[in-house]
Amino acid sequence: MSAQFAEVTKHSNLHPKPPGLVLQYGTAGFRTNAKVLDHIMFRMGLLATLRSKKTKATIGVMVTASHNPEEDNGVKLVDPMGEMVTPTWEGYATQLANAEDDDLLMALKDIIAKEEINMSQEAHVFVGRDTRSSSASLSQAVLEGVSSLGGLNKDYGLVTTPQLHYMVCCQNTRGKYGEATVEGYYKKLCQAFIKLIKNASNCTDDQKHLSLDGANGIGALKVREMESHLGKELQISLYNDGSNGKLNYQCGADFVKVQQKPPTGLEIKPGERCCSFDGDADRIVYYYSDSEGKFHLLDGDKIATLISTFIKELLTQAGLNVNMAVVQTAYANGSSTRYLEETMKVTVKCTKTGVKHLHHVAQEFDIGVYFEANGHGTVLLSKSVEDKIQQLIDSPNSDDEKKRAALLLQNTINVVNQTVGDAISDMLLIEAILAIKGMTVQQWDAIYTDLPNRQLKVKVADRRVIDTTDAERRALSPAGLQDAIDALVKKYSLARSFVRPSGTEDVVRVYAEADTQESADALAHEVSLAVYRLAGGVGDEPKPLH
Ligand code: 16G
Ligand code: MG
Repeated sequence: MSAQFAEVTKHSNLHPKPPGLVLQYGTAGFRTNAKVLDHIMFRMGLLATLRSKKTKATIGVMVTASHNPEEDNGVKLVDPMGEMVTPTWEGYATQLANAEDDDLLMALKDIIAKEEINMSQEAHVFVGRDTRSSSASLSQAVLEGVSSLGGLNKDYGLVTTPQLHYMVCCQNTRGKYGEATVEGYYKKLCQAFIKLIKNASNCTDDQKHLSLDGANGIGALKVREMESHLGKELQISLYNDGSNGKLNYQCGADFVKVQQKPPTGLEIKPGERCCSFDGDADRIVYYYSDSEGKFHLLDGDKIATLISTFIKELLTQAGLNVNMAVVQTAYANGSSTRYLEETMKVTVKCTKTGVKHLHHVAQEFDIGVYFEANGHGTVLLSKSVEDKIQQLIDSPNSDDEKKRAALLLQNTINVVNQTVGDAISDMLLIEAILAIKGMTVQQWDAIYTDLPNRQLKVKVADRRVIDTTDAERRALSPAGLQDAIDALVKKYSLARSFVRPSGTEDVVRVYAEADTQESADALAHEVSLAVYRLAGGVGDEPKPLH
């Protein structure tokens, strides 16, 4: 044991912590400028090794900063079933990250004692990284952390975040979920996609065409790798493939969603279906421009609606009565919630922002479709639903319609990456649904009309002064802020607004929606002013948008 710790100290000296630097394991792990992350990476290698010993399973470590600018980086841990690491261990991550060099061993031993970790247990860690220039050396630091504690590594190199989650789940289910290789991932998803698409009659080449903005990131590389598995069933024109543009710069899912405009670098032809991935390919949004050149965005809410409608119809056809819900956050457009509840009659749940919260709630249902408006989401299906579907397929008593629906459901399950939201998997599912339903992007968009909305951010001295409740839809503090928001919302029709401290950036986020864009913009601005005045705004006062 002491020999092991001697190794840790020796290697830790090569990854010194800048004294005094304090970082938090946030909504999606550590994320900041890549220059100050080397020690964090080494230490997350140590922590993943401990987590692996504790769970007696393979743990994942992904080096990425998703949609952040190229100069940032980040890291997050993946638990055995491919889910986000459990909250207690997020706390350990923060402790370990912030221990000064001389206190590192103590912090490590503290976790070992608290969790009663058997240090002679084997450890296995899967490591992946995105295409950032800093990712190669930072992932080396993770690998060093793992091996200095005697853990065994598998370095997957360049993979999307959801691919790494998938590998971890495959490994720990001993192949039941699939083969733990990138090739195995393409095969499973593409075979299911091709089976689904066979149910689309008369699909023209035009309908098979999709323009994709790869955000100049890992998603673009991986789509290129996958293309040969798709045959001619999906024809992708890939833009922002990383060959010359800058990662996430004026492109990618986050840019398109927040700016509500097309990415640069993608040629958008009227009526044509387009989509954008984010920098680590765990988000996707769709869009098109109409004949008048007006831009239309189909975000996570539209995607959740399309997918849940499709699944609900199949369940009805298959005669399966299961408990299904759509899980959203406060950012879900009010029109989508209303449509899902009132027209589709499905249960809608609202959770705090952040994938782990949605994932957790979705798991409580037989089928949980979860999506953040920003385009991160997936479908979770319980084992019992999978079994019922298999029984229908196997039963000699099922009629043709039931069998067809059951087969479609089964292939839907196989195209989905249930471990986490996955832009590649979501894209394949959406493309299959549109083809099967013979639906154009315009028809999909017309299912309901989004309420105009606006997101803004406000700089404050300390964003922790804002405390929220009711899935972040109401502010408990500072005093008077919620009353001010309530009074402002009353001035507009169909209006809603909320504020929350960001979990990834040092700002307060403001969301507003209303019947017109002018009203949504005005409301967002007025609420920003209230935040600035009541929550300790810094810098210039927020200015009106118009
Ligand atoms: C992270 C979250 C995402 C969330 C976003 C909110 C994961 C994997 N990602 O990107 O789900 O929507 O943070 O950011 O959990 P914010 O707190 O800065 O608004
Ligand atoms: Mg991402």
